[in-house]
Amino acid sequence: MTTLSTARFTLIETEFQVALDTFAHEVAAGLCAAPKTLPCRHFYDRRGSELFEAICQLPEYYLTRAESEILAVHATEIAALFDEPVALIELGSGSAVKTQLLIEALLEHQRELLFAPIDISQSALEESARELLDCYEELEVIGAAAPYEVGLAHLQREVAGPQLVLWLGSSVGNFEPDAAVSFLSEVADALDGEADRLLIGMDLHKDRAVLERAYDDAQGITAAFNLNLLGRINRELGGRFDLNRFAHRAVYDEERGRVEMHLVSRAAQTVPIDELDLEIDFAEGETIHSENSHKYRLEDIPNLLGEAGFELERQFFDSKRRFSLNLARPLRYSNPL
Ligand code: AVJ
Repeated sequence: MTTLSTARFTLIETEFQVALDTFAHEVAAGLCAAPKTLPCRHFYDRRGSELFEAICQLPEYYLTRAESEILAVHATEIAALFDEPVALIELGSGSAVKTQLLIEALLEHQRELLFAPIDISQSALEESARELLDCYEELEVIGAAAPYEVGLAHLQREVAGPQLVLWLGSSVGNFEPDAAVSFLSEVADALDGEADRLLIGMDLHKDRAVLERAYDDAQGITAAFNLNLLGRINRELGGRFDLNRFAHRAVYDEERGRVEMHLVSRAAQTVPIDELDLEIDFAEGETIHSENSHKYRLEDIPNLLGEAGFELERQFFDSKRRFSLNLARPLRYSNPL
């Protein structure tokens, strides 16, 4: 582990390095599987991250606006729930605008703040840290460029005292329910103080048309975001995907409570991926499943958190009740009998 440090910024580089061939391995495995899949975390190369920022501004993509509204209205109230100063640990970077609302409220309440973001992208971490440090003199940043689990373990050693773990954007929705429970259980295990809390954004089940439009916008930005996965394979792995021969599809599976995104082959075709030494056959209409975004019913939320070892303590909604922000405490000391 190395640390790069300037006055108020420390970057923890963990032993974790995105193995150069992780992407290659996962692409090969996913495209050789039946049905074909690609893991959604590979959306976020430079181009994909830009497209995601654009998605957050779309009129159809209500999630970001709803969550920002909740924080704008309730951040002060949330900060005031803590009697002692807390350190703010953030999973994934989300839009800095949303985090900033909470950072400001905490600084107001406790004067100083340690902000500890965990993000897989070192450049994203450094950029947002620099901007925040320019804005707030009483802020200290310790960042970890790592996957969530690895970063949490490292930060645990750096952060003393009460912690607030922030996981915005309904990113938990990318996990299958079982995987969400097991990851959140790890978070619960990492939170061992009485005052420690989790603040997690979770998108709510709603009308199919609203959900499907949020993931298939009129300007085609989400389509470009989805198709960029194939573009990335072309750029990084010598793929020969013709992006015009694939279509974007977003469907709400009501039973499973999730929006699925797929890339649909418009024709029967064979696509070489030179650096993987592979040729992938597609039937007309065959799809690559590229993302799940789970939507939660109100009663699901305490259940899911409960299975992970958390008790739902407070819930905040936007004015149209499209999105929820949930404050939960680890149930460490629950006493059977
Ligand atoms: C960043 C995972 C929360 O699932 O809504 C946006 C990603 N995909 N449009 C989501 C996404 C298509 C987003 N998350």
